[in-house]
Amino acid sequence: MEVPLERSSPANRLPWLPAQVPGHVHLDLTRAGVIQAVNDRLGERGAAWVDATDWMYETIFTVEGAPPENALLLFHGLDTVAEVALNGEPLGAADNMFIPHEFSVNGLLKTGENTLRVTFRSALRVGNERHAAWDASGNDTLPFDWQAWNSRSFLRKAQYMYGWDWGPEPVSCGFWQPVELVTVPVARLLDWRYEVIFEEDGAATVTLEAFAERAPGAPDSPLTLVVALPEVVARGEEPQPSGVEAVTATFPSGEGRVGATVTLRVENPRRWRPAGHGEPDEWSYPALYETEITLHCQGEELDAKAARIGLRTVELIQEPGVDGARSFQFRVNGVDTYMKGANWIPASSFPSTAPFVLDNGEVLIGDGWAEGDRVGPLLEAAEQAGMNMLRVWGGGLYESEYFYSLCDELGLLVWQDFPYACAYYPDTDEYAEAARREATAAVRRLRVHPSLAIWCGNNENHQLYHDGWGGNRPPRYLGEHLYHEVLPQVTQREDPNRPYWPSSPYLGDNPNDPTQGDRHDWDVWHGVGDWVHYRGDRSRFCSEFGFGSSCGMRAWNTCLDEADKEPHSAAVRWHDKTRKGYETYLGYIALHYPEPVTLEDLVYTSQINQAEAMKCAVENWRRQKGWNWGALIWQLNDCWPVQSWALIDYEGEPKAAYYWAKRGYFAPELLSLVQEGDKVVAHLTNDRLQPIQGVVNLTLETFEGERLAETSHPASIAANGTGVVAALDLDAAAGREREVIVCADFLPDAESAGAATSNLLFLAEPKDLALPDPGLQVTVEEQDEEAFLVRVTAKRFAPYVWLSLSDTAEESGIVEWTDNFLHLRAGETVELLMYTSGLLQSPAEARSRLRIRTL
Ligand code: BMA
Repeated sequence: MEVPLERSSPANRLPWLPAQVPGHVHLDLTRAGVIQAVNDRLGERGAAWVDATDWMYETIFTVEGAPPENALLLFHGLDTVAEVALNGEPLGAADNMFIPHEFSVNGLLKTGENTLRVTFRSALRVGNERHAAWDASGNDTLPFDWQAWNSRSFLRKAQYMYGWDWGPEPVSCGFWQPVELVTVPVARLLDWRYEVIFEEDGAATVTLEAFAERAPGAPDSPLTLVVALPEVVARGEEPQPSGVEAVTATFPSGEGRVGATVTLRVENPRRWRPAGHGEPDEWSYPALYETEITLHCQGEELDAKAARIGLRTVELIQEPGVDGARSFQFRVNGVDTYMKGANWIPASSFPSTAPFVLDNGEVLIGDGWAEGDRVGPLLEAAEQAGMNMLRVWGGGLYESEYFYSLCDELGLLVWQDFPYACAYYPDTDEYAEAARREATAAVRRLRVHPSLAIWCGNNENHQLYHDGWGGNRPPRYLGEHLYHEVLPQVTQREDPNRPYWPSSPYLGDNPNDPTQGDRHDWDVWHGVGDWVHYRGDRSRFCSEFGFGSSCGMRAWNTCLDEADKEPHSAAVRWHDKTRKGYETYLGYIALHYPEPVTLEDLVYTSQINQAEAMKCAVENWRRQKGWNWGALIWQLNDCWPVQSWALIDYEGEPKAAYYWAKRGYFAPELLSLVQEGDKVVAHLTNDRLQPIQGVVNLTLETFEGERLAETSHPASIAANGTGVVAALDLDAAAGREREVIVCADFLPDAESAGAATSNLLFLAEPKDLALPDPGLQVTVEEQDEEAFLVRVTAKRFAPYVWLSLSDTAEESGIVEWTDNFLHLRAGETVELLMYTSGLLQSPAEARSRLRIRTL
């Protein structure tokens, strides 16, 4: 099969090159030295021709002996517009990245060598051709090439690959997931689902329905389903026998998809629950039941699936209030649960680097090339930071089994957008059918995960139409039919017990209405600007809000040359896609902090500014708990080294805002301070399911630690509640705002639930503070084989203490801190662990390499 290529394309001068599967063409070309890595400096610019090119992949595989009967080539993920040929014969085509494609190879497979060729057409070009055809057909249309209506709307391909305001635009192509030769001589299992009912007698009834398919032309032999839940497990615990009897059911006869249902009774069920909702005497991670689903025919096992199910309920509650207001809250196992979390974007610009779980349970990491597992550590970090929900954002993917299984294990609820974002979409019958097929496949795959909390139709498409972004508005809301009919019909049929939400944000005439539904607060950053404007936001559930900052030095070291390392260099600016205007971005920093001169200044001040922003926003909403029920930060992670809203950069290095979440604004008990005129008011928010009581101390103190005013109040907050607990007059601060801080401490009583927590308030902008030399003292000791204990004492107040190691590009990737970017009060000592993976030999060496920065 010959494929015409653009005559002028550099590809025409290339010989066949080695390729990796799974992989993407850009990664292959980088390995072959044809293009500079996209992530490297301005490498993205030189790679644009790759997207305009068609690419062929070819391999030869050997079949020993006679070719098997009923054989299929199963492509788990082709990105995106592909034609498949075996031994020169076309097998078929694919044009949806999000679903597997399989082709029968009966009669085509040969004994000995077989040649498989896959030709990827330029997705950019194919999308443009479809776009042009739409316009030519006289359909409702919009200005050509407008960012919300271009090639990407016409292809079912991850939308962020066309470039986003935090990502590069290698549209790329490739096998983003593995390909297998599968044989089905008799029958196979397809997918399954289950429903849990908690009975009045305390037991749980699990009704599990599995679907199977007989091989075409195979005899209509009797098929049996066996389901067992042998053990109950949790991360880090010894598995325990579940005591549940295995059960059997018979599939009906006939061709095509057939279902069989079993009912299992679980005595004394251990519930699955979100992170942070354990009882004190429980396992630290949620309970899952090992589930074995097997398909049998006349005593022979034909197919098996292993999974872990969770016993829980999740409801989306919308209680009506006054003036049309309506709550938006998740009720998990009957408990209203405050959602603390972040938005998830794909962990790489090249999604072939995502882990893939093989049928035998083995996890395939990335494309086997320098990527490693980015997903696992990010999810663990999310849970460690006190999060209980991630929103898998609509410009990305339906993520891997690995991703959702880890969320199940960690107790991270998942808000899953269908992959449509910030655009209009053609909703012809053909497109709608493709959307229906795609959604059906995705829902059947993901519905078994207890972490999956809600399906959502798209990201911001409703808002885009309502607000007429870019001054452009089509005659109607193009795509509406998908989110209001096609997708909810699929979820209703395939997954009826899980809530469906048409868009994010959604509800009301204005989808961003703060009194109902979810809301995205982009007034801050994109609109009015500075983060102080979070104060007073009255969202019911804020599913997006964020503040940009630089990635860490480790990420910069991977993509910059030495000469690039200053805030205004071309490469540093290229790795900022926020479309904000670089001066505005730096201007946001200059409102509160000294202007950055070096690249390290930019890292430091932009990150502490972001940390303050996220603290301000989350504290505001958690004080309104009961009205507001969720705060999901934009965004958890990055897909390349970049300045963005992420809490953790592409190298996995946490930013200041991450440490602050973990220790402060996402902790179960939050003591937050608000200045109201000449006093400061303290609020205590309790996300635990037990009441907390103790004492709250407020002090007004100088940087030397002299107390100008103080007060102490008993404080008690109901389980899952919030309230005002104390106030302090600021009279003594009059005229001395640049020299003082307000400190707050909650100390729980010995018999109370909850942990001690503190907070701190400036009465002037940090850049204006009259800060004395803090007199920091630092000691380093060996903690154990892996970590050093770093002890820092401040003689006088030391704000934003940042610890790092003097580094080189090679070494800097392997240092982790238990905490960082801390305020130390006069006389305070903090102890931190520094994990250096054997990089440093002795405490003396560690001390000599340690660098400390404070404002
Ligand atoms: C919203 C998100 C993303 C975007 C972010 C920052 O629009 O849904 O599309 O990256 O804001 O601008």
